[in-house]
Amino acid sequence: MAFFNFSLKSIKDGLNNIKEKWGISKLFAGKNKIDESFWTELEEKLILGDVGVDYSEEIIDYLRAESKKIKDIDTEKLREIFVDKLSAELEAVPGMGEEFDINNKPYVLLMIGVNGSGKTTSAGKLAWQYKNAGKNVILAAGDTFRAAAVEQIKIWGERTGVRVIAQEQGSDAASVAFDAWRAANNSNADVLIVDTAGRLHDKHNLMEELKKVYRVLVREAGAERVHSVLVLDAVSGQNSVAQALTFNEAVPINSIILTKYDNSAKGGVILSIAKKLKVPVRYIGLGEGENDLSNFDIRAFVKAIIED
Ligand SMILES: Nc1nc2c(ncn2[C@@H]2O[C@H](COP(=O)(O)OP(=O)(O)OP(=O)(O)O)[C@@H](O)[C@H]2O)c(=O)[nH]1
Ligand SMILES: [Mg+2]
Repeated sequence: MAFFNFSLKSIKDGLNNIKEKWGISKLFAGKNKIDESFWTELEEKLILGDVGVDYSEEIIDYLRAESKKIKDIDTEKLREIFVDKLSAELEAVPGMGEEFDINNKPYVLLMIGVNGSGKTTSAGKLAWQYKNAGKNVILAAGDTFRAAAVEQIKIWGERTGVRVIAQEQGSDAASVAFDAWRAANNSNADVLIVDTAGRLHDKHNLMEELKKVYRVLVREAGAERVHSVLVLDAVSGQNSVAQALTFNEAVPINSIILTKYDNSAKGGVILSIAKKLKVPVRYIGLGEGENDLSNFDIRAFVKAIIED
């Protein structure tokens, strides 16, 4: 079921920037012969674009082998093979590019991630999108740690016309989650989006707090309704894979939102995530406004970054 059709930023517009910065599509421009320097450049671009060294080699080996099978191979023909290969790699991850399945209501989206990755902004964008799709949405101000965090989510609440359940800074985040769940359940909400404090893996207390928030939500809502969404900053590249593994030790990571894709030159991070984590990327963030969230349509995405 597509909720987000009418207002989302088009993936094509949104990805123009990264296409320029990453520059993969330029390599394929024209109908050129493929020589050794082409392969070297392509591999370099993949590695610089954060596909990862091993995975980049694997892709190059595959493309080389395929190109030998084709008579008069040129960059145009190879581009199609490349698009198919990348699409297939992404499609191999269940749920990749699909929207959250929020049918079991109130469905709980628990936003987690390191400081500044874009949790609160993504929570606001999702709230706005669901609201516009006619859904009854509630936001929970689960970041009780950072000064001004409660205020920030309240501003998103005002901006989107979505109710925010909050307590004051310093209160127990699990208690906010509990209140918010009760409010969502009592008002027959469709979706409850729970913001949380940004944390680093070495912040033991915050990790413990996150586990508690998760436990309370699962106890109240049932595990089938609680979906943890890891919000990763595309600019942090390979490091995001390490972050994901650490978070996964605290709570199971069900999905990923990849933010700041508009600012990144590391377009390949999404491939690393697919390959190493096998966790589906559902949306990508393409700016700071409420519309700047895109469904991660696999083919449209691959084409947008590789085609002219
Ligand atoms: N360009 C761009 N900026 C983004 C995107 N998502 C978030 N931001 C910006 O990144 C900054 C941090 O975003 P927040 O949503 O506050 O991040 P957070 O994870 O909630 O941060 P903490 O609560 O401090 O852990 C803000 O300035 C956002 O406007 C995006 O997709 N693109
Ligand atoms: Mg925040």
